[in-house]
Amino acid sequence: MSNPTVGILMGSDSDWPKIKKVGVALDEFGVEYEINVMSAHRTPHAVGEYATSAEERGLKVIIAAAGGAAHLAGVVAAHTVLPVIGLPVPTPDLGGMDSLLATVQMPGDVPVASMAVGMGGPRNAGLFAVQILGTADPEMRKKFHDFKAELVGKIAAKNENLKASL
Ligand code: RP5
Repeated sequence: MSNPTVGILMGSDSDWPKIKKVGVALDEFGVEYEINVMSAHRTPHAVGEYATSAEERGLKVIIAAAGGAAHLAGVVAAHTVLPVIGLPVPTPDLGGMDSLLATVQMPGDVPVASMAVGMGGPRNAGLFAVQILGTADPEMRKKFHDFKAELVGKIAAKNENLKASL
C-alpha cells in the first residue's frame, strides 16, 4: 500500500495466522496499512528505529502483536508519541495469559491500549485503529457510524433467527 496510516507489527511470522483479522477489519474500512515482523527481543534496534520514525513517515496508529513475554507494544510505545494498540497473541503453554499480562501491565506514563487475547482481540485492534483515525478523519468516522448502524440490523436478524429456530 502506498500511503499507510496504520503500522502492524508482530513478533514473529507465526503470529500472523492468529491475528490476520486485524487486516480484514482495516480492509473493510479502506484503511491503508503496512505489516512487518519485528521483535522486541530478537531485533530491538529495528523496533526502536521503526517506532521512532513512524510519525514522520505518516503513520497515525501502530498495532503491535506478540505472544509470551510480549513486550513489543510497550517497547514501541516507549519510542513514539503515536497511539499504540497492543494485541496479545494466544500461546500454547499459558494460553495467552502471559501475552496479556506482558502487554497490558504497562507502567505509568507509557500507555498501551491492550485488546483481548484471541476472541475479538484481532478484529477489535483493527476497529480501534479505525476509531482513532476517525477522530481526525470525518469520512472514516462516517464509516464507523454506518458500521454501528449495520450492527443493529445484524443483531436484530440474529434475534429473529433464534426465535424462528425454537
Ligand atoms: C514472540 O514469540 C512472538 O510474537 C511469537 O508469538 C512468539 C513465538 O515466536 P516464534 O518462536 O514462533 O518465532 O516474540
